Order: sequence, then structure tokens, then C-alpha cells
Amino acid sequence: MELPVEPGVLIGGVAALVGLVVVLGFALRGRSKPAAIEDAPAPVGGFFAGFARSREALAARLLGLGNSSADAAFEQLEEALIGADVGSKTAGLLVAGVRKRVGRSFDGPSLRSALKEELKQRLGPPAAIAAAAPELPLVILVVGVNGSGKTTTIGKLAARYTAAGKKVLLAAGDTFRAGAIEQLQVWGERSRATVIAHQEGADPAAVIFDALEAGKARGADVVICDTAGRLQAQATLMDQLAKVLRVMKKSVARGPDEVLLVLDGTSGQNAMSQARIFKAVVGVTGVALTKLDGTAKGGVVVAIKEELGLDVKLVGLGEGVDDLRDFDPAAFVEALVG
Ligand SMILES: Nc1nc2c(ncn2[C@@H]2O[C@H](COP(=O)(O)OP(=O)(O)O)[C@@H](O)[C@H]2O)c(=O)[nH]1
Ligand SMILES: [Mg+2]
Repeated sequence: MELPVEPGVLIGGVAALVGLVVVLGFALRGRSKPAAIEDAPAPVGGFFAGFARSREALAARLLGLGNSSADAAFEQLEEALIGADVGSKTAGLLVAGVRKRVGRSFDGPSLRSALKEELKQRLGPPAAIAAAAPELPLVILVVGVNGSGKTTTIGKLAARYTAAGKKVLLAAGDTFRAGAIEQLQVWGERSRATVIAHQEGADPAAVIFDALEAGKARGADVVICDTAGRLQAQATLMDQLAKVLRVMKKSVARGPDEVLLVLDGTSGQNAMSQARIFKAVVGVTGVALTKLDGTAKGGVVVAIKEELGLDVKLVGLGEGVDDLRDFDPAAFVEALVG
């Protein structure tokens, strides 16, 4: 079965590092090149508000470093990477990689391109969401904490499939949160997908089982299963998800073709600890990183890949039905480093 894969599209709003390397370059080349700072792409979002303020101080510090400034420059780079939510472990790895690439003699542009190459190599090629299943329907289980953007992402994804002529069923597996079923139903209408729901408080595993059975009986192409997202630390949620998986396999023996973990791109390193827990319990196969329109802290993408071995497959760039993109690592790196 072939399902549509959109061409990768540039991440918007991810710009945590933009300008940093420009600043470094400016500092290393001396006072005669203030234009390098003017060349920095326009600030975007919350991180940049703070970054712009600290930028002059940073440049001034670097200006005083003179010829023996390489170590200090790398230290500044590491700090900036951590500030961009790359995480300290990954920042260390990246800086070591950049150091190896540039040696001790470098200027701003070579540092910047080394950082880009290092990031691209570590992120690897694009990873698309599962597009084929051994047998119809393709089954996607969507997990993540409350408010991360699961239901919205499901709605956008459903719209993408129906636009490609696919028959889509949605399972209203968040039976816990008030209004969650209605919210999915609204997305069902918007995306012309059928929603299978029980009443609030029902067993999510039972709803999802019913949706899978309905999917098979009705010849659906895709079944996308919503779940509740009470705090990841609550053992009950994890027990519930483990049960959902067991019950799913009673209808579709191979289990879900994709377990998509939805992470809020604005939640920074919190997203990492969530990802670790969900990965351990439900065997996550890919990540959808949402709300990148509202943050410039996209560096967590690198940590997700580097420290968890998980690919970001989709990114959310807004609340609208069209605001879902396939993740394109190369375009992401360009947006991040500038
Ligand atoms: N700006 C923005 N808001 C989003 C995005 N994805 C989801 N949201 C919003 O985040 C909130 C929580 O989303 P929801 O899908 O209900 O999260 P859930 O609890 O995981 O199902 C809603 O107000 C959504 O409109 C996104 O990519 N960008
Ligand atoms: Mg929801």
C-alpha cells in the first residue's frame, strides 16, 4: 500500500543558533567586519528575544580573546548549543566533532559550515512516517503527554491521507480527558475521516480494538489511534498503554505499523525525559515534534536522534490542518545554523 509522502519542507520558526556562529566568526575575524552581524538572519520567536540581548555581550567577550581564542570559541559554541536545547551531552559531542573538522585554524564561515556538516551527519537522511503495511489497514498509534499536540497532529495527518484518497478511521482512545472525544470528532469532520468512539471513561484499549476491527471490516486504508496523555510519570498511563498494545495485537497481530510519539517542541529537555519513558514502554518508532512555530528551541531534535536513536519524522508548525510537515534534516540544519 502506498501512502503519500510530502516533499520535505523547510522548518519555520527554528532558529535558536542563527547568528551565533556569525557572532563567533565576527569575533574571530576582528572588529573590521561588523557586517557579519548584520548578515545574521532575522530573529524569530522567544529564544531570540533573549539571544539578541545577550548577543552584544557575547561578541564583546569573544573580541577580547585574541589569537588563542579557539578553545574559548568552542566553549561559547557549546554554551550556545545548550541554550538551543541540544542538551549538554549532545552539545559536547557536536563541539568535539566540529573541532575535529576545523582543527585550530578557522574562521567564522568554516566554523559554521563544519557545524552544519556535523549536524547533518548526525541527523542522517530524512525518515518518513510508515507508508506501507503488510496488510491493510496501516495502523498508527499516537502517544504523548497531555497537551503535546496528539489530537491536532492526528487531525492533520488524517487530512493528509484523505486528501490522497485514502479511507481513514480515527480511534478516540483518549477517554480520560473531558472534551477529548469531541475534539477528535471535530478533526474527523474537518479531515473527512470517520471517528470510532465510546463514551468518556470507557476503556481505551476497547475503543482502539473496535476501531481496528471496523477498519478491517470497512476496508480502511489507515487507522490512527489517539490515546490519553496523563503525566508520563503516572504508572497507570504506562500500564494503560501497555494494555492498549496487547489488545491491538488481538485485532492486528503485527501490532501498530508506527508508534508516533508526539512531543511539544517548546518543552525543551522535558521532551527528552518523556521520550525515554514512552520509548521504554511502547517502543516508539518515530517522533512528531509540534509547536515549532512558537519556539526557536528546535535543538532538541538533535538530542532526540543522538541520545535516543529516534527520528523526528513530522513537525507541527501551527494549529491549522495544513501545518504538518515531513521533517527534512538538511533544511532543519540550514534553519538552525543559518
Ligand atoms: N502553535 C501550535 N499549536 C499546536 C500545534 N500542535 C498542537 N497545538 C496546540 O496545542 C494544544 C494541545 O493540542 P492537542 O492536540 O489537544 O494535544 P493533546 O492533548 O496531546 O491531544 C492545542 O491548543 C493545539 O491547537 C502546533 O504545531 N503549533
Ligand atoms: Mg488529545
